[in-house]
Amino acid sequence: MHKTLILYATFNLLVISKAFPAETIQIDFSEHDSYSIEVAHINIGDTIEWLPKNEGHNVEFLAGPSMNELPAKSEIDAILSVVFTAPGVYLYGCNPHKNMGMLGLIIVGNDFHNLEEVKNIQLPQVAKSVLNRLIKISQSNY
Ligand SMILES: [Cu+2]
Repeated sequence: MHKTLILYATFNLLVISKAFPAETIQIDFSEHDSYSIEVAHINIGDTIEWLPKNEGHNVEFLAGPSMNELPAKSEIDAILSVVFTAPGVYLYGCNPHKNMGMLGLIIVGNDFHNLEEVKNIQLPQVAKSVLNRLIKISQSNY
């Protein structure tokens, strides 16, 4: 939760200084089958790097504005690095644990144009309630 708040603070700074260089944001696979940052607001051109700090997880994109440009699901316990060039909402999850709610959202360029598509992703009820919580967080003031 602390990391999320720090990221939000960083984002506000980015909005203020327009010529800020592209950033790399690191998200860990963490204990209790979760990602260390569940909702990440980033700028176009920023990189997200997922780090296998806890074993048995990966990243698979479930929805996004440019699905054909996104990598296939990553190997379990592998590092994944993705540069986000298309604005919009991205939903990803961990293969073994996504149905239990190991999900993450990335909002690129504060753009929610494809939010309905993300909301309509088929998921079991537990995961759906996690997704709804993440969407609420993504839309709250930061
Ligand atoms: Cu997992």
